[in-house]
Amino acid sequence: MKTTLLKTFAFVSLVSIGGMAQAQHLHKLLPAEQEISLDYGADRLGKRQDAAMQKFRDNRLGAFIHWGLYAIPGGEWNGKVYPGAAEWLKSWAKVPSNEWLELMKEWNPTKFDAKKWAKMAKEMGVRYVKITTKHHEGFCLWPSKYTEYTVANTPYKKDLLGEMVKAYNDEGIDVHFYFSVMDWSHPDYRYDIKTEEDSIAFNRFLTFTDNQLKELATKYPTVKDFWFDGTWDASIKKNGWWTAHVERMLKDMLPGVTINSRLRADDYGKRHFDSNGHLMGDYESGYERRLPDPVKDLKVTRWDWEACMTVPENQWGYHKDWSISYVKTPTEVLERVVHAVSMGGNMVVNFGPQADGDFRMEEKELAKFVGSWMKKYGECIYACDYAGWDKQPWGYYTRKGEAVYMVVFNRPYSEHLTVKVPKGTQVVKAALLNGKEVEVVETARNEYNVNTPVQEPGEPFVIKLQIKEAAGAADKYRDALT
Ligand code: JFZ
Repeated sequence: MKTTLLKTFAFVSLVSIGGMAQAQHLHKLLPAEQEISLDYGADRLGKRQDAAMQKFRDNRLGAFIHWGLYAIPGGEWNGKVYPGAAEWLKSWAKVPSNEWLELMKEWNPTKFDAKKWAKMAKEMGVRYVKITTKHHEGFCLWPSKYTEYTVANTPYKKDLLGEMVKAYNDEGIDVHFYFSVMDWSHPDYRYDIKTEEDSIAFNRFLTFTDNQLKELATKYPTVKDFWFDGTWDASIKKNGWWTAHVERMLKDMLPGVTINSRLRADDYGKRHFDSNGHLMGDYESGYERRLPDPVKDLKVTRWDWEACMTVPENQWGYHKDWSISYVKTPTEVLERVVHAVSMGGNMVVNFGPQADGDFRMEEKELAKFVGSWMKKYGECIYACDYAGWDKQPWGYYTRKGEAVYMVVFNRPYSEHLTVKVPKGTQVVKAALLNGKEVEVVETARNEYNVNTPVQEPGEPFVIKLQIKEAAGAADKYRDALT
């Protein structure tokens, strides 16, 4: 589909938070007349504005579940503990696929209770859960009829994914599917296409993948999102048509479904952003280590994005030894959630359940901590967006209409929180979320001191500002959101 571009946006360069294993890189938008014609480029310019996308955005806080055979060895193979990501152990320890898949004989999560999992998510305050239906290893949490490597052929037998979808949905939590295209268990997978034989095999693989995706969409029609991964290989970059086809196929089957940008490659193998600089898919799917810089990278508010994060440095699946890397404190996790929302994005916090179906103590405590904070302060997270105000050292702003939330992580000794407002904006009132007012003093033009509450809350806290804007300022804010 040929994409066109408003001339006013020409020559603007954007900074993305995405791209595999790269630091932030530039996405130059070409002037409209210099755009090249693409068959498999962006389907749309700007954010999706329909109700399903709005719901995706308003959810803001999600949980990731990485669960597969890798939870059994938990990072250890033949007596050696590998410090790399546990879900990549097969690769670190160079275990052949047939040997790795033997782990299926041990897959029997006797402590698994979908209702308990859903309750834990509900109590944490997450509005959606992203579940690994199939990770790189190829083992499926649902009884796929297109491969023998599924939960149906383990001692557990039952449809784990089905149980989870039902339990989360019963708690009012949206379910998103993580799906790795790269599949180490499949003989037809190719990293690159070099020969006619490769091409034939890989086409068979793409048909197999289509079948699995259609199966997921048909069996679990309440799924709200597909989050693709394992799409970085040359074989997929050379088949950009297929990535566009998959997005269309799922959207035809499941009206409103959202798809991450990591699926897509264009006619020239350009990923995430097409050769004209336009985002493909519905939202950019990045990584917490590349959260946008709150001061410099405000351009990210021009598209939807979602970041995900691990609690240790880089462990998604269950790893038995969390002492080998730094583990973020619950407050640090919370700060990243707030940071993401303050920049107009979503944040997904990862969990790597044990092979027995229970969660490690640290994850249970984290979920509780986040949940009790969200219960008190969630108003500054759900359905909130980038506020468009200059970042201050005490923390982050989020915004919902005429309410601007100050989320205070660094309480200053002066007890004064500086607030600098855009021209034409006035702070009318400041109050805690329990309604108790706090003092605001105008200290200069477009500048205020907001007093911190007398009572020490002993945790990051929120002050809600009621504001009044001149027409021009309000328009500028709305422009930033489209
Ligand atoms: C991928 C997987 O390889 C990993 O096991 C995990 O499932 C994670 C959520 O996704 O790893 C990535 C993919 C992309 C980036 C980082 C890790 N990235 O864009 O920086």
